[in-house]
Amino acid sequence: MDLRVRALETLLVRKGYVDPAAIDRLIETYEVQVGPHNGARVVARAWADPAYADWLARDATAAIASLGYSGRQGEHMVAVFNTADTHYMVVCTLCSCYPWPVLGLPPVWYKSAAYRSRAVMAPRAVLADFGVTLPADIQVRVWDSTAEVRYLVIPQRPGGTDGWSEDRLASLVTRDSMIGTGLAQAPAVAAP
Ligand SMILES: [Co+2]
Repeated sequence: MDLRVRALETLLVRKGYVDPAAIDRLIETYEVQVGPHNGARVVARAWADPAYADWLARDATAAIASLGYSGRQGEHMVAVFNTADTHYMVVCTLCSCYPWPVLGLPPVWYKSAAYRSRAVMAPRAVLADFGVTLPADIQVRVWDSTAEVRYLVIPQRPGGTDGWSEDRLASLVTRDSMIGTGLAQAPAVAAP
């Protein structure tokens, strides 16, 4: 695979179809600037500010853009809020659609055929693979990304975090908890 990618890159560069500096900038953008830390800020704000959570529920695209996160693969955002009764999971059964501005690029498993099919057929088994066991009375609902809509799961706020700053709250928000294959970390786990 490595050789094939390098051969392809050499050809594209030689023919002048791509600019290596532009590619480097793209990669750096998604390695450094854009990533799950953005989504974590959105979740932390929603936990800390009920008015923001309300806005996020009504118009996630605008509420997320207000924090500076917008652009490709984030043009039509929908936030789904986990509750005591319902746990949400996100998948793209067709390919790998993913909310880049808030989560960065998708992990390899998100794009795998196994996740894409099993998330729909056996979501609880998938959750178990991720080490998440939910009580039987919690409903698991799976959202399938469309050509346009990108979902962000807002995990439940862990207990024992009353009065925490948004920075501290954000440290509890994992990437997987915003896909729905994980939960937000408990304070004790996140403590140094
Ligand atoms: Co897709």
